[in-house]
Amino acid sequence: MYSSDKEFLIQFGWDDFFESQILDLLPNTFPARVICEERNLYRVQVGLNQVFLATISGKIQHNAVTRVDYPAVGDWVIVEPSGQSDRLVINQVLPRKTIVQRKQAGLTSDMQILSTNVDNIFITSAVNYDLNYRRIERYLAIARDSGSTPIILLTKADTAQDIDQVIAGVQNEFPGVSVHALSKENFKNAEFFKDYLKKGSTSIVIGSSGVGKSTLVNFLIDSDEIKTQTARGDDYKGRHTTTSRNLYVSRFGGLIVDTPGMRELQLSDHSEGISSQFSDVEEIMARCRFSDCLHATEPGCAVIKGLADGSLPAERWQNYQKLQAEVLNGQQKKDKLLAAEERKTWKKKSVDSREKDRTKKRF
Ligand SMILES: Nc1nc2c(ncn2[C@@H]2O[C@H](COP(=O)(O)OP(=O)(O)OP(=O)(O)O)[C@@H](O)[C@H]2O)c(=O)[nH]1
Ligand SMILES: [Mg+2]
Ligand SMILES: [Zn+2]
Repeated sequence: MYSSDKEFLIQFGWDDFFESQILDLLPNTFPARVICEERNLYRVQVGLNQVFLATISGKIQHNAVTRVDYPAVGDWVIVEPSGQSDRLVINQVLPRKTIVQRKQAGLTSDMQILSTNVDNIFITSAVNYDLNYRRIERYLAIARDSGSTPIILLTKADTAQDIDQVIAGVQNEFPGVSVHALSKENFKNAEFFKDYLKKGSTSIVIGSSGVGKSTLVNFLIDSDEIKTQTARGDDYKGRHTTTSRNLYVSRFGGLIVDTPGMRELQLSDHSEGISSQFSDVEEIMARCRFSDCLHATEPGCAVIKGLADGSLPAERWQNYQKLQAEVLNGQQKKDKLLAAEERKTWKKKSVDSREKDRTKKRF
């Protein structure tokens, strides 16, 4: 019934590495590749045009200790029909060739898997305000840890005054890493993709929200099925446009994973602060007439003026606010945790001192 047809296996990157893991494949079980992951529910591809929803077996659930033990997008898994519904059950996650992962947001030290069995990582950065060498460095660290090849993609090349100069600057900063620039009007000219997106290979696109990852992936899969941000970004409500990781077949044959934009704080440690990255915005804010200006309706507000005359681009201001909100949010979480810790410590201390009092009295 379910085909594990050769064509599918080749297209989706099945090879000797995985083949050698399944010498004892039970009847009625077959390999599948995880193409999307939503809370405990997976979408798995089992044939060229066969996609099923799948849940994990009780055994995986039971044995899982950390996030890494659960299936992730890019994984090859062994599935079987569940009997009750048309959902499949994932019995086993095959060993991974590579794992692209990063620290979770917040205080947990658990790692979040972005994708597995990935050959190439496209680190995307728009050439406008998003361009930040230190952030690219952090993405490169993720790539280095994963064992996949990083490629720097400079998006929105049309917004740069002198794109060649931008490329040269990035190339100079990161020698040894391939750097390419592109813009959505000229995606067709970006011939280098065919060298990376070879049949049977898997690539992932990572980067901040709004740099044009999904716009690019839509081109790469010759479709417009992925929702992208509206031009003015005015539907921004603290949410990123792409919210889940998805694996697609590209027009060049290779597979490509689109991801939600990464939040700054998931990349950097919190102490770093945002001032260093937004000194221009903070300089403008410093010129507001009132020091407690909310930059809403206040007279003499330099932000409102800057937004009106374009000296403060709206996108830049939005990014600043986004990050500010994240920092606040992170800080509040941290404070709560610290307060809880503190209560525990005090409880313990008071128990200890009562204990001491008792001991004292005894002597
Ligand atoms: N000027 C210009 N705008 C672009 C280019 N590529 C994408 N955009 C625009 O940038 C905006 C964001 O694009 P998306 O593709 O949704 O960005 P994303 O990186 O997928 O964002 P998230 O899903 O939130 O992570 C959209 O309005 C695109 O039209 C480009 O080459 N030049
Ligand atoms: Mg997107
Ligand atoms: Zn103001």
